[in-house]
Amino acid sequence: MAAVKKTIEEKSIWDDARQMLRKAERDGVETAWDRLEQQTPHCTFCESGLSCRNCTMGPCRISKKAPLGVCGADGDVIVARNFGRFVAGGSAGHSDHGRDCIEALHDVAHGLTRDYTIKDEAKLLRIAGELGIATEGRPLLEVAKDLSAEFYTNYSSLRKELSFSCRVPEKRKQIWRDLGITPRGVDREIAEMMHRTHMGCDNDAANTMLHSARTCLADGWAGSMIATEISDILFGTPSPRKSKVNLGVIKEDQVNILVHGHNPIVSEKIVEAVSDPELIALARSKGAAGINLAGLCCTGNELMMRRGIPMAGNHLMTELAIVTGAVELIVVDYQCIMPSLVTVGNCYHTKMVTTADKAKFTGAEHVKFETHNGAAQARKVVRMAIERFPLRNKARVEIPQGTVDLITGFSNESLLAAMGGTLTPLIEAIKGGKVRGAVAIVGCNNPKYRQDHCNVNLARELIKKDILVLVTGCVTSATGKAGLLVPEAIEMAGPGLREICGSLGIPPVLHMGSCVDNARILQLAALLANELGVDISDLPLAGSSPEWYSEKAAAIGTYCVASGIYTHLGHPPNITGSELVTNLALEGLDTLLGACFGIEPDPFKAAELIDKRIRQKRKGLGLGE
Ligand code: XCC
Ligand code: SF4
Repeated sequence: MAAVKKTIEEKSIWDDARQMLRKAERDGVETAWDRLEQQTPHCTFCESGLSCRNCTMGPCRISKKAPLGVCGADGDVIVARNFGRFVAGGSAGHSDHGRDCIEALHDVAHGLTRDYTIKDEAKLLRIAGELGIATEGRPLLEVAKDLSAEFYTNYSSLRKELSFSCRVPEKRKQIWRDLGITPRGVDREIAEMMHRTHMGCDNDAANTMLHSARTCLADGWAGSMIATEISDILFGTPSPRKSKVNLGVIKEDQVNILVHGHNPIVSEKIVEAVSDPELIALARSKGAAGINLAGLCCTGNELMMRRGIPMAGNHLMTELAIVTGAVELIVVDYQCIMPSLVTVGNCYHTKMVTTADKAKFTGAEHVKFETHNGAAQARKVVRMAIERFPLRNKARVEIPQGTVDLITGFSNESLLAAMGGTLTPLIEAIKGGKVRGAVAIVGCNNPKYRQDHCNVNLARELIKKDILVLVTGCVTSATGKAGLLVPEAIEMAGPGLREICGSLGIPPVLHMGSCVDNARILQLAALLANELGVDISDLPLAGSSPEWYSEKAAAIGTYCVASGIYTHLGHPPNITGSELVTNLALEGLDTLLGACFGIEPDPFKAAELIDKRIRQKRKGLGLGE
């Protein structure tokens, strides 16, 4: 995938992206694609995982000529250590987001904030009950206190297993026990990974890889799962609703605010502030017709799932959204926010506002959000956006026209409701072969690919094969723009899937949320396995991240595999320098965990690869084609 100079058509499959890439060229704005060109060719040592900077006897680079680092570490050890730290970074990202959610729940429970409340009381009680917290006759906030305390212990060293291990099928837990990878506490596994990869600790590549699995399991079954469940409790459990996607959601005559990042704790308050009549009046007094809010990346997913707020686009659309020249302000929390957004914003009148002390950007204005001041800070940010409106240079505004409709909001709760409260219709459809299996397509954009080519084509190919597709993260915008997230998309599906989705009135590609919401998919897989009395690895399921880029995506892939779900990636992580580690990822883990990774950049071939796996799994369950 060495990047040579690409044409605009080769950079993205989308008209809105291409139009803005042309405008960026005219406006002299540099984008990720330009910087990729400058960075290419990449360092082959780093690309294959064979460089180590873990101490100052080095840095060391492993080659035929110099096969050992100064300390004596070989290529296998170095690759495994680098991968371990890579996924520890991703797990830390999701899990620290989860921790911020616990803090919000804790503050609500203890009366420390009036800006946040419990929106889904039934879910609070249900989750508390699931975790063995007494609910009968107790005040709601007392239950919330206990639940937040319980969740906090998942980050500590006090536990032998995580709270939500109660959801994991017994067979899976036994596999974890046998391998010694039962996840304990989020912080513990991440810290232990940092410890193990210090010079002179874990010098057995396979052993380090197993701890990578354990670390990521703590992310999936605690950090991410806690983030999702608390977000539902505080902001409501998503249910199906309509929304729209692409840059056409930005409105020429309004104050445009974009929210970007991951945690709904900031963006939910912005949603409230933009409908404040006083602020709308202020916007009108500045000559705007109103205040328009649109989402980017995962915070966009969170708002779309719960409020139907339109989505401007995914990862590679974030710079291009600003290139419209019509964005007054972009407010961010953390993760996946390109630092270049400040620079792009400076080419127009776009102000960037940061909200988290752990994610400041030089050149952006910092408005610190805390649970006790979220509402006031949100109003402040919206007011700042309104003040920018008169500064907009109308001559430089160009917004790609047209939006695409989609349906969002498929939480497990709403999916179950659509099936009349039980999984039976789905299980029967799987048994009968009308739905041959399900695949979660998740993750990112990466400028090394033609944007969304793989994301979209893989989804298209799978539904043709009667495989239900679940999407989260940045694949949402991709499949949404391709018209796959509406019930009418069943026309593109195979006959079985068309029949089942048609009768349920759901699209063949279901939007299940943000990246932490992959925990919903884990839970669904566990529910199916428990219902059938099998392990997750026995099910005709797969995961895929065709255009992934981030440490978080690698962590997701790893916890999927460690949970028993075969996972396709468009390109490998930086592990190819070690045959041992690569073989483990592509084959060895299959023996150990009942699942492994598959690598295939071509979406059509990837669909075949996944299809083959699903066929095997169906056969294993004694199901016909
Ligand atoms: Fe980030 Fe979550 Fe990837 Fe999108 S999909 S680029 S990680 S925003 Ni998670
Ligand atoms: Fe080199 Fe070993 Fe130090 Fe890594 S830990 S930089 S391989 S001496």
